[in-house]
Amino acid sequence: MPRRLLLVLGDQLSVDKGALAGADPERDVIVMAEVREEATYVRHNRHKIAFLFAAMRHFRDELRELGYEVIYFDLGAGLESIEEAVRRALGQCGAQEVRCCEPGEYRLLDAIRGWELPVACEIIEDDRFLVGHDAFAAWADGRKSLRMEYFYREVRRDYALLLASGGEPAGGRWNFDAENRSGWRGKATLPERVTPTRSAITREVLQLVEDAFPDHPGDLARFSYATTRAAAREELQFFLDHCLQDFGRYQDALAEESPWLFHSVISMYINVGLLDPLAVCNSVEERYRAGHCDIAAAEGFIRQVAGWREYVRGIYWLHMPGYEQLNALAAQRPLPDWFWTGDTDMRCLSRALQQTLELGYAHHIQRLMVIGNFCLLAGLDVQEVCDWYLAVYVDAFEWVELPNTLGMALHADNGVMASKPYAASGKYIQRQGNHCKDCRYTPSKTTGEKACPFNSLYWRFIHRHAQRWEKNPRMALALRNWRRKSHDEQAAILGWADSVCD
Ligand code: FAD
Ligand code: DLZ
Ligand code: SF4
Repeated sequence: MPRRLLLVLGDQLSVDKGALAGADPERDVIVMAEVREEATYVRHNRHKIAFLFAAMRHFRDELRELGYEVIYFDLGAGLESIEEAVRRALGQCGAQEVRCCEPGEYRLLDAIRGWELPVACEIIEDDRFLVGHDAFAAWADGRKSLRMEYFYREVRRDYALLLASGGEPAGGRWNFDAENRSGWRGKATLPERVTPTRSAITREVLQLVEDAFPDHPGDLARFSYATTRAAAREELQFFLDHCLQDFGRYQDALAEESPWLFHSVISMYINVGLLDPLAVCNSVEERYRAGHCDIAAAEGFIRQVAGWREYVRGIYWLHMPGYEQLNALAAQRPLPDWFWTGDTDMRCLSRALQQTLELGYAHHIQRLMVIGNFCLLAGLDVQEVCDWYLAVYVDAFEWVELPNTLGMALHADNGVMASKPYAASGKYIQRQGNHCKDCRYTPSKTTGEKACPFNSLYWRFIHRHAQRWEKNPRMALALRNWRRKSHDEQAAILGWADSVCD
């Protein structure tokens, strides 16, 4: 049998999937590499780079224990690109073919397709998802609109997730979203999160990243991510034991006191292969069946992983390349510099930005309804915003970041992802949490020094795209409310909105 070189990328750390499916330690050699190009194509948060390098090094050791020969280039080897690493490894091991699993970003897939290696290079489909490319394309085929809810029901059926007898949904409904919208009033006890122990490998990587990427964001003194499979499982266990029961209720909440609330903080582990998405869903369902959490919590969580996560991935590959260029609302205002410091008087925004930059994490409502909402209403440049999101979050890879940002948050894809924009005034943010009480602005005011900037920006957004909303019944109420205002009031709001942005 000819020797094969198996390429494993930093977000492909699954022992028996991807390029490693059916691998044989007798025959195959594995190559992994820390390279500058992947670390700098956007200004990645240092947490993201450190998490990936440390997890890669632990995975290398896991593979060696399984008997594999692993050629591992650390950053000190000075390699620029993945291609250079593959060429160097081929020179060392003399393999007669290369196999890799498709990357999660079109950018890199395109590059790999263009490699001119001395041996053949096979690219196989990523099998770490519940729904493959063909299955998603078949589901999407002929549908006028691709709504997540219908897709999600099929995934539930196909994987027998939360089903009662006869294939009906457990609890009698497919969706318990309506139960999952409580705001945060500081009433529930927040779980005390424990920082995973840092291994010698992780400590070494933290120092390396600190030294090698001085101008990237991220406060590594606060690094608290798991970097091994076992530690990632412990993080999941923590969520099941201490957060799941309250997850649904506070899923959409915003809190001054905590960056995490009752969220699982496991997206990074699922995305790089340290946790398996189906196993995660099954463990949540087990908790529900054992009576440890209610249906709204279990369904709310499984909808995110088996529904949204698979759905956005399907949308990405269905529409790439080309999706990344969309800018349906012609948003072109440059990203403000303070997106890299969090220095703004808008309390909700500064809290979300600061924790994002310092920790590489913000939960969904901060990403969508605080930061994303601001970008949408202010008309910030779509590509700049997407690059920012790709850089700052530990869990960000383009297959998941782009549809969520460009499609869901910025409504730049002509409504492929969402039938109406996720646009909201300060009242929504006030309802969902307790940031407003510590803010210099007031959510009940729309113009004047104390006015919450989200309010005038919201109305300007409705006004600017009024023609578009006329064709969208879901925006009819907002449009009617805007048109009910007097000419003078409209002019004052629009004038104030312009001053807010300048
Ligand atoms: P929880 O709230 O505990 O949710 C559980 C799990 O569900 C997550 O771990 C994740 O695997 C999955 N999930 C939930 N919502 C989504 C979603 N909309 N899309 C995909 N998976 C989802 N998620 C990423 O993994 N990477 C990104 O780069 C990313 N960028 C985003 C950008 C924007 C503008 C928005 C609105 C959302 C983005 N998300 C992204 C989705 C979501 O915000 C994160 O998955 C979630 O905040 C991760 O935190 P958690 O693990 O505590 O999630
Ligand atoms: C994000 C990232 C970073 C920062 N560094 C590396 C690296 O040095 N080596 C590597 O194999 N992968 C890295 N990654 C992850 C890749 O960027 C990722 O595989 C692609 O973006 C596709 O999802
Ligand atoms: Fe955010 Fe406006 Fe509330 Fe301030 S008043 S925290 S800017 S919503």
